[in-house]
Amino acid sequence: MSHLLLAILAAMSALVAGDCPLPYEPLDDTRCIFVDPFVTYTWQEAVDHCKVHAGTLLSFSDCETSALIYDYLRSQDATSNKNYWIGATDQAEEGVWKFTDGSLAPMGVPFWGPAEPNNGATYNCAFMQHNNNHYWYDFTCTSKLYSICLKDA
Ligand SMILES: [Ca+2]
Repeated sequence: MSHLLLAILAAMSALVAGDCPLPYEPLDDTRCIFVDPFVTYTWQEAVDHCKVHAGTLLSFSDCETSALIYDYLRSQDATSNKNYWIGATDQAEEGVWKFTDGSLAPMGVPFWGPAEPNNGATYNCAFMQHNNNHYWYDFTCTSKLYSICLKDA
């Protein structure tokens, strides 16, 4: 094979690996991320907003994704100083935090802030608090915060 053909194939595979439709950008090889630091939503509005964009309100249970999200948010001033909803809620059963797909959300460190969640039956939705290393805190679901959507690449 010619060097030119190899170069074209390499470029094509790079395009496929980073195949995230706007407004998404690549988060890693398999996932796309859409951070909107300009418009705020209630928790349910954020869930719906991500669905409209063929994605899911940010949900994760592993430290690798946590670090990727942290680095992504901290890479730009516009995104680093905002509070974003997490797709976790205990609206259905107080104290049982589930993601929008029905799976159980992780509890404790390194996801939640110290002693979080701790505000009982009036605080039923989770967000990442920017001035506390983006750790998760419970909050009133009708508050208006920013959104992060994920979708498969
Ligand atoms: Ca609660």
